[in-house]
Amino acid sequence: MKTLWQNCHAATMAQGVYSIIEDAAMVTQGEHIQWIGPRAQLPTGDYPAVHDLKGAWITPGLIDCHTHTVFGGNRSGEFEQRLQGVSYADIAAAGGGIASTVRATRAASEDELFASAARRLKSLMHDGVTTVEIKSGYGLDLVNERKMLRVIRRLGAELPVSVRSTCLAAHALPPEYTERADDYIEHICTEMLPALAAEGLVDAVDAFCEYLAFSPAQVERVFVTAQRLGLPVKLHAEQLSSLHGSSLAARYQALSADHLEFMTEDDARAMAEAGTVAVLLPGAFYFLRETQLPPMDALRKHGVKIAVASDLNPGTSPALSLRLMLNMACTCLRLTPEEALAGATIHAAQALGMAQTHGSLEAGKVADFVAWQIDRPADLAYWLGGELEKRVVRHGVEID
Ligand code: DI6
Ligand code: FE
Repeated sequence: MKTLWQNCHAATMAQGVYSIIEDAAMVTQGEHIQWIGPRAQLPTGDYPAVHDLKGAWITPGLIDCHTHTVFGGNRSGEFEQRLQGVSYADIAAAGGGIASTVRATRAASEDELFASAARRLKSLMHDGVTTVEIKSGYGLDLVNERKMLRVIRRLGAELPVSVRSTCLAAHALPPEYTERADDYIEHICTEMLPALAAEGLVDAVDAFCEYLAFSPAQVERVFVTAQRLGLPVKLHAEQLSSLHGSSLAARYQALSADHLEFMTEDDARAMAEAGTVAVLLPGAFYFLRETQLPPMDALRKHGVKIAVASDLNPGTSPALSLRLMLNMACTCLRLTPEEALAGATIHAAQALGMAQTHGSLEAGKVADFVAWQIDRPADLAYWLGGELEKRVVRHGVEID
């Protein structure tokens, strides 16, 4: 049905850039946006349904393009340890960290993982998120990675949110492969990825390129396999040290390279040329009390597209609000509120390979949007959490 949404202003992100229309109107037809523009230019016609948005600002539905929403247990005990001065790397070396979440995730049933992940995902959705990416990476063997990916698919099927699944089997070394990282990578490339891809469980492939995870050479083998399977790649890179994983990602036309605190200007140049999005994760920066800032000036100078995501995970970013991440992106990483909002809409869509259909308010795109009762778009990055009055529309249908 043709529906008119009026008495609103719009932050559209049209053509991939932050742009606004004051006193706007929008027409949706079924799942899509049919027309958007200044109300004075609204095409005359018959609108069977009309919604008065009461002066709200409409934005694209928020997109959280990097999360680890599915996991067993939680690590608040490690949080307490870190507050006593123990480092993330020390905890990992002592068998905690990712390994402890792997144990809890392997022990959990599919239903248990679904129930806890659904609670967290609903929290993101209450903040205006209509699309989310979720990674595996706490199973680290075929059976348990499959279990996570099936939960990710089920979340998308049962909740009113679009879910992209990313296989992060190369997240950490499972205990069965201690001291045999190359063998684990071989197992991922010859057994796990081909099987999981054939089952239709994988939309993209990610890896953790870090001195305490996998080397660039090991990551490259995973990328070659992903390409052979026709799957796009992403990479956790330059979070704790500079291994130039982001340049490697660019060489494989990665959708994104994520974290990036320790990246160099050469990395930024390579990413810009490849169209690889820089996904910044202020929650992890904050929670680890990182002090090294991602090189914003180099990213801007070379025109790298910048996204902002929650990195929702039990170890380094237990973040249940993407809007809070927008604030932290501005306060901690020095983005402008406009950059932050573009980072959670159009650039996040690009980081998921979805920019043709999502991430902006333009004719022809999917009608995923939020009508916020706020005074200015910058308010979205201004308030620290809490709940803002709003209406959320997905695929042209209002959800609560
Ligand atoms: N970087 C991160 O911040 C998360 N994974 C990664 O590769 C941390 C995951 C965890 O500590 O459980
Ligand atoms: Fe992550």
